[in-house]
Amino acid sequence: MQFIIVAGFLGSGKTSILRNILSLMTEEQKKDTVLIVNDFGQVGIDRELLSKQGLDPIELVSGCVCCQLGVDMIKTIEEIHQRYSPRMVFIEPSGVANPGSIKQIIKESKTLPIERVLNIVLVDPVRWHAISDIPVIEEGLRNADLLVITKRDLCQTLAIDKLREELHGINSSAGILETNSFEIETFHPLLDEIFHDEAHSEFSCVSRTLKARLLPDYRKQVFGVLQDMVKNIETSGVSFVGHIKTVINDEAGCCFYASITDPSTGPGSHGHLQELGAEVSMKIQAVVFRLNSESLQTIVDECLRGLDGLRSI
Ligand SMILES: Nc1nc2c(ncn2[C@@H]2O[C@H](COP(=O)(O)OP(=O)(O)O)[C@@H](O)[C@H]2O)c(=O)[nH]1
Ligand SMILES: [Mg+2]
Repeated sequence: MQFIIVAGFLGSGKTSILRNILSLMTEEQKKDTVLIVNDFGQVGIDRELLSKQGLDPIELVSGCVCCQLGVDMIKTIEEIHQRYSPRMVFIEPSGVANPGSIKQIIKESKTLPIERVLNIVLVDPVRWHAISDIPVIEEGLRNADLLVITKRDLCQTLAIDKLREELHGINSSAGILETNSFEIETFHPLLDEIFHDEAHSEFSCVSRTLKARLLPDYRKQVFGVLQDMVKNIETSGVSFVGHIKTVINDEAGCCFYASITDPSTGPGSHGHLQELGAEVSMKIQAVVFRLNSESLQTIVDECLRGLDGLRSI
């Protein structure tokens, strides 16, 4: 059995993350998964949200799983094991629980066949400075196996980089990921961590950041690259279902965004660049259904080679 604890302060985005993870899991995976929710006092709210993703969570109410509910939690998990023997158990502890203690309680069980306990702790960047000195928060961060900065859409890159540094100072061994509930692709790295070597959702995701020198007809150039990617995906025998998008920023602060979801309608774009012919920074991300990651990487890199003066950074 694998245990994935999704912890974090009240309102840090635990239920949102679980909903997104569930939405990316296959039906087969969901059949082998149990979800335990322990939300202090909020009877039924998270449960209702999560059950919309096709998995009815088991609720532990009135208390905190790492304190008075510890025994109940283990009893519940042991019962779950006997009845369903699931491969995965996701746990959303109350936002005041210490995830380190939960991991400890599970590991101490003599009867559960434990393969792994992954302790994921979420960090809400918006409220970081208001809560960072609460002792239980710091302890939770120190005990985490993986840290996830949530609500990425609400913060500037500079603030996130600073937060990453602070988090690294508190726990240098945990990896740090970023998610934004409104962009499902941001959950792929997290899914990779959770399911690592297993075949997980059938999506592959490739991201690249590059410097490129774009010609004045950059729009045509970028559209060409996006169309080539789709063409190559389809010639590899997979019909293109997914989203390839790119954003290009020039030194003048202008931004050009282009993306393709449907080969028959072709790419779309908005914005424009001012410094024609100058070096620009370009991010590209391709998320494709039913194409393995290696093939997608090869296709993305080959097509990007067609851009003038391109180099990776
Ligand atoms: N802007 C933004 N809001 C988010 C994001 N993730 C969660 N939220 C909001 O944050 C609030 C708390 O989220 P929830 O998942 O219930 O947190 P929990 O208490 O840790 O389970 C809700 O209003 C969510 O809609 C995100 O990526 N971006
Ligand atoms: Mg919740």
